[in-house]
Amino acid sequence: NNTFADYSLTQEAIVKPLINEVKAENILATITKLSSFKNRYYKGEFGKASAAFIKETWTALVKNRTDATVEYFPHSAWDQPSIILTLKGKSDETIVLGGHQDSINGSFGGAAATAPGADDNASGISTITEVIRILADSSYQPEKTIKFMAYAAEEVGLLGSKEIAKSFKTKGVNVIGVMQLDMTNFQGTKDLDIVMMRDYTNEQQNAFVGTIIDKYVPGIKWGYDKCGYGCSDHASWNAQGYPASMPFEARMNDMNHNIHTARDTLSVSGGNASHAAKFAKMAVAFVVELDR
Ligand code: LEU
Repeated sequence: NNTFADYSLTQEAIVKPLINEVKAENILATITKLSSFKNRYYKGEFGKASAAFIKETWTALVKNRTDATVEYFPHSAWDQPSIILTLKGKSDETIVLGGHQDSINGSFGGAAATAPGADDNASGISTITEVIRILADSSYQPEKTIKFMAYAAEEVGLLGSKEIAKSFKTKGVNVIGVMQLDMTNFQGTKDLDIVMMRDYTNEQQNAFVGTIIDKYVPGIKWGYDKCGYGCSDHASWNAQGYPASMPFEARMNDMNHNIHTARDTLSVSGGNASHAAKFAKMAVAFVVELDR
């Protein structure tokens, strides 16, 4: 259990103006670009090119910050690197907001198949990108160290995040909280906006995220469900003993069933990013409230 984090909500004066900066159009624009690659498969030219695009996009967003670095985390067994953006704070206590960048076509597989992955998981990466933009553009100076991650090779067994979480554990990095955003833009459950997965996550931190949604994303209904397996990169952090949460777009049964096909396009989510914008608001508040 996480004995380091303070789960009280104390940063309303900072959080509210930042949340007001969330713009669904920005998330939409990033989803559009990411899903225009033929695929973002962990092997092959498109997965490398899309990784380069994410690194360039994130680098441009923090160009005026002296406290920011954007780096590849290379993986020896495949070409696509993970990407880590660090906002260095005063302490080494670390907060992670991540999602996977790769996409896959489950039937045809491989580096030549069409896999736009607009929801899985261009939506999560684009949500994270909007959080980066807002924090970078603001005068916000983190107390702790905040790391934004775009993991490689999730679709083939959480491979990228496994290597990162293991390396952080080996180095003794004091990660106090992890949020995973994997599929944020398809509202499959009509009466719920955000569904937190109970398995492979930290119960106390999940409850904290719930209080954040109630306070900062008004009108949003949230609930709990289970993946039933380590369904995304939060499981890699959980396996190393770090507290992780996985707020998801819908109940498992109601999720976007076009994922892992050529049909995972933006139009399935209504051609807008209004659902993902709710997750961006929640994630901004999560980062700032954990940071102070
Ligand atoms: N996006 C995940 C994957 O393809 C599945 C989802 C249920 C979290 O691995």
